[in-house]
Amino acid sequence: AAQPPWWRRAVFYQVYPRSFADSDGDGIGDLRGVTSRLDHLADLGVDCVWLSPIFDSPNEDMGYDVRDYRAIMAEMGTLADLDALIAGAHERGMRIILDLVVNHTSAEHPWFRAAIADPDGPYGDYYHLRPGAPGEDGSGPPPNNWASFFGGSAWRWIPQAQRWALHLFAPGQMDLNWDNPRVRAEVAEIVRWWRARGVDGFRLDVINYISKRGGLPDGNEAIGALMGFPGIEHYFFGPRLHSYLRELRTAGFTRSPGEPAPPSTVRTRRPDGTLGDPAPPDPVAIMVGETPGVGVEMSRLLSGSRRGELDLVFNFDVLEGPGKVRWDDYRYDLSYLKRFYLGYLARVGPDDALALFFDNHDNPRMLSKVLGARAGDPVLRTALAKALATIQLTLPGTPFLFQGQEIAAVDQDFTSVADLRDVESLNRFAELRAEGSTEADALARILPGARDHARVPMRWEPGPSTGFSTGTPWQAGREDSTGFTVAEQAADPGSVLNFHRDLIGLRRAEPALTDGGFRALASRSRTYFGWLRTAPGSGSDWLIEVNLTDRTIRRPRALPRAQVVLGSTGMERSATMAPYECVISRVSPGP
Ligand code: TEU
Repeated sequence: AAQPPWWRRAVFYQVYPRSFADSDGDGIGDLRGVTSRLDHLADLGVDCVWLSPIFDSPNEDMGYDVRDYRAIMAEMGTLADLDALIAGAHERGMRIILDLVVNHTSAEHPWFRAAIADPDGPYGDYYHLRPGAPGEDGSGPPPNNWASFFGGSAWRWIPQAQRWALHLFAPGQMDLNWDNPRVRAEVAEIVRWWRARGVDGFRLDVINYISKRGGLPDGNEAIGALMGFPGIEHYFFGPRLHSYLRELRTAGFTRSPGEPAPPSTVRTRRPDGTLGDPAPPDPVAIMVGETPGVGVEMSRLLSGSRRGELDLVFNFDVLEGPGKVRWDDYRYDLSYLKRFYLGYLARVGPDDALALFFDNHDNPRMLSKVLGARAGDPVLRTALAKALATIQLTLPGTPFLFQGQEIAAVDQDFTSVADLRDVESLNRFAELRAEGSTEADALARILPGARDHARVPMRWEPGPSTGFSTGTPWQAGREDSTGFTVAEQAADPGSVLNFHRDLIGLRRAEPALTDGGFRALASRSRTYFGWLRTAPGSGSDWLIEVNLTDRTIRRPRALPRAQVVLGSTGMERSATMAPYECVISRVSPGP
């Protein structure tokens, strides 16, 4: 049978380079810093590293506003540094994918500067520019009622051009007009350029937003009120999204026959973790779509293996409890997570692929969502971190770990808006203050959802600089409890880090945990989450069990006999499970 694509069995790890490791002491993480930590990632068992943005950018949105798609952001280093990072990763059996932000460019990108210098010229149609109304400065009301995700209208009046310009995000993030075939060709060329340097694929930023409804009509007010962003129904799954993705996959991501081989390709990793010879270049570089707002059926249309569009998508529905949004201060109920995944797995088929993730650079830490202030309790924090890893690494799907999850990173105790750096947080704070909130009240209302929690520096070792930088970090990260740095966790056999490493190693060695079938046990239990992963051929079946609660629970009866191989609290299975206990067991053969 044809081999499944490499990423079906892969463990991905998202690096937020600005906060991962700083090699030159300017307090900002950089590419040489990532290269210096590749052994940490290889030892963990990572198969592919996703780098959040590293291209030249004014950093209005931390690199998600690109000024030059073929240059490295000065704070991050040089093209040679990236070449070295790619070679270093490939040598250790890891692929590298970059973050491609092409729904919009920075307002400082040469395309946008050319567009507003001559809105009727060749670049005017690269963006969504609209005339204003006759009158004093020509602006008048904006062309429609669409709102920006970062506050205010999604339109910015450009006096120099006498035009409105669309920006779904910050006023410096100008939406590209994907209906323009020249824009689509430019993006395909950028992808080919990076693939020629050895990049193994891309995570595509808000890629489901690229096709806007013709005429850019007003959003329905009721939907706008429900979704919080008027106009979203006209672009979150637009009319030509599928054709643009198919075109991009063919024109950008698929190797053409005469294409020269990249400078290095990734070494293979055997089931026992040892390294083999370099693999041939992938026929198609992986396309991971960030697709906020799409549900199960849309995810299947975007990423089904026969669709010829994306390979994987991030579905955000699992990140918040039912009826909740990121800004709500609530405790996440893990029984919802079980219901979500069982529902999802019941509706997807063999052609579908599920990206499994809990944390990323846009969300508070799941540990803190569940535990709240009790995330400071090292016992609960350790147990829950292992339980979440067990779910993420043994359910059917492709896991994406976010930096820090392997050492049970939790939210920060920010005490002032001066601690925050994210444009979304700062704009939201300013809006609340303008509406009359006190500083304390405004801060209290944005902290539950602030993206800053996830962007504090990685903690490599104890001490004020946490081994991230010899300088002053661009974003202060504070944490009271000791024992949760890489150095301390590496030295502790029972640590979250070693649990991740052991589980990823087991996952690599045991085909049932990646290619195997799935069968839920005790599906109706709200406290016990148990399932079987059945071997795809010969070999063992596996029983995975998680206590979803912070209290002792009774195990259901009539479970298969199984021998514990990896457990968060020990190697015995008894009639009860400890708070957040997780156990991975090999099912005993025979009746
Ligand atoms: O995030 C987009 C995103 O998921 C959210 O902004 C979402 O669109 C909104 O909250 C409504 O659900 C991506 C990047 O991950 C983020 O860091 C960038 O700020 C953003 O796009 C703009 O590039």
